Amino acid sequence: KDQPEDDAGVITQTRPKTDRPPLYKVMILNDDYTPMEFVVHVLERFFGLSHTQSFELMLTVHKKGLAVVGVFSYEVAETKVAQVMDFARRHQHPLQCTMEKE
Ligand code: NFA
Repeated sequence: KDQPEDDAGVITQTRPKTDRPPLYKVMILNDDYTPMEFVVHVLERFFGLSHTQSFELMLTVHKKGLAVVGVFSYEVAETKVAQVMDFARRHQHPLQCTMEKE
């Protein structure tokens, strides 16, 4: 025969499990100028946290320098970061929000 009969160079054995998409940590960074109440409002508004959770998380950022405020898919994390950065800029606060692969 002229046609190749074996599977040379062809991957026939695939992995049984499907990889989950990677997750991204969204972090808020401390600074000396953004009002505490503004950060609390950001956490309530964009991350769906209660006022009490938001206040505690804001204090963690204030004391430690940064904190993870949520873990999301790449697309959702990117949207959260953009929303927070835009909201802070519009209110002329230097608040920084970043994302990092988990
Ligand atoms: N450190 C800010 C202040 O004392 C409050 C703050 C908390 C800013 C968390 C940014 C993030 N006004």
